[in-house]
Amino acid sequence: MPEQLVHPDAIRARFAAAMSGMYRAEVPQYGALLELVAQVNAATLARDPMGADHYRRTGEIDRLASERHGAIRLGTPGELAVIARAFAVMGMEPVGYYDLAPAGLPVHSTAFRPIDSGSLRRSPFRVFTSLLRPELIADADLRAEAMAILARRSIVTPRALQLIAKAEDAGGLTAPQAEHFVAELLETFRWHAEATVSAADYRRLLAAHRLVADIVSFAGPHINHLTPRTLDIDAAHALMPAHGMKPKESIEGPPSRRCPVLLRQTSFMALEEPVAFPQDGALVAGSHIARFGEIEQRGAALTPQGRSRYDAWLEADDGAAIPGLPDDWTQLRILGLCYFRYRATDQGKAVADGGGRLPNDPEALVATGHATADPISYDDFLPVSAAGIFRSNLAGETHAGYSVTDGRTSFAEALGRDALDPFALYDQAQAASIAEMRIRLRISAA
Ligand code: OOG
Ligand code: NI
Repeated sequence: MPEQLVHPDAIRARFAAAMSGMYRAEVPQYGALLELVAQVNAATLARDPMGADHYRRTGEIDRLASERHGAIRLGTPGELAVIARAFAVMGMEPVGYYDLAPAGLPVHSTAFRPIDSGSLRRSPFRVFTSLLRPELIADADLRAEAMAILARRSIVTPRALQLIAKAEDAGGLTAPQAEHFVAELLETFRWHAEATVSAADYRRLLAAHRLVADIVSFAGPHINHLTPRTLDIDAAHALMPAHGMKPKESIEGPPSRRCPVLLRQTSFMALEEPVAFPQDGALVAGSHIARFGEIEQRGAALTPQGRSRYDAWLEADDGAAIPGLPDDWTQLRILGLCYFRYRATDQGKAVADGGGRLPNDPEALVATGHATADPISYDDFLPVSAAGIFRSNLAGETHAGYSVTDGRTSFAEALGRDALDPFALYDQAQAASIAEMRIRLRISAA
């Protein structure tokens, strides 16, 4: 990369900080949430020095303070395409496909995020991005109107579009361009206190689905939450009321474990905020419920075998423990249920540098202290949990599941590519760490 261009990781870090600042200014409760999480994290690290050691060794302690994900909801395939280009400037790629229709939500989603471990460490910012499925608006007239309204808006500023094109041509942005880009792209995700539809149309859209109203009634896809990462979600959830937040009923995801896996999430309920609706050249006061705050605790990424045990537990929905998923890192590793990052230890390096021969098998190297293995953090989302987070923030509205055909193909068409497979990314990260460890230990691959 030519020297004058800024690394995408640096642009993403700046953008994440700018988004956090904007959301904090717009939603003061989000600031309170950040303070709560910072307190809980400090207390957890002080109480559990082993845990602190783990986060230090994996480098995750560096990303903790900046750890955020956010979420947006888009209206059209064209909007998804332009957002994908904007996120690509910041090194974020679409990972995973989440179909939320079976849970009664008229959207499907992906997560834009950095994919290599160095980039994740420098700035783990990700955006859960949903796209409206208009075919799920039952009323054909309303559906046509909604699509016409969406067709008229353009969610990225002309200047941001120019800078995206520039980045694509030149392979990146210079520092002043990057600064400009961050400021311009921020506009896309800002809250609009004025709707673009009349109060009557808003009510019709609301009747179709609260998400439809949220997506269609405004000039752009306001960020609807940002999520800091906590090290103890049970403590943070319990402390929410004392910090002035009304938590959702329960924590989504796997149970609390000594060896945390996947992702546990909770949120405070969405706020009712004043919104003005245009009416005969004037404005009519009203309100809209969309924005909330979420916290997450991330654990280890599961392999497909591990994940199927979690999914079976979810399905059965009984019992505190997940059958077949031992609460022990060594067992999880030996059984191939979690992904791990391997590293040569000083002991291993000394043997290798002294001309000693070491076994090829990673497990044998760990057992003899020549290598360590740390679980790889799960950086993606969970469809059932995501549906729970959505639902808790729809002002109590519930819908039966939509029965529709798989939207994966139409989603990929809008994106212009397939979303990446999360399992493949974790598998590559594990394999790369093993290869690097073998080189360091002078083991020629068998
Ligand atoms: C997205 C809800 C899902 C998560 O963390 O699983 C989500 C939304 O409300 O737009 O953010
Ligand atoms: Ni979220």
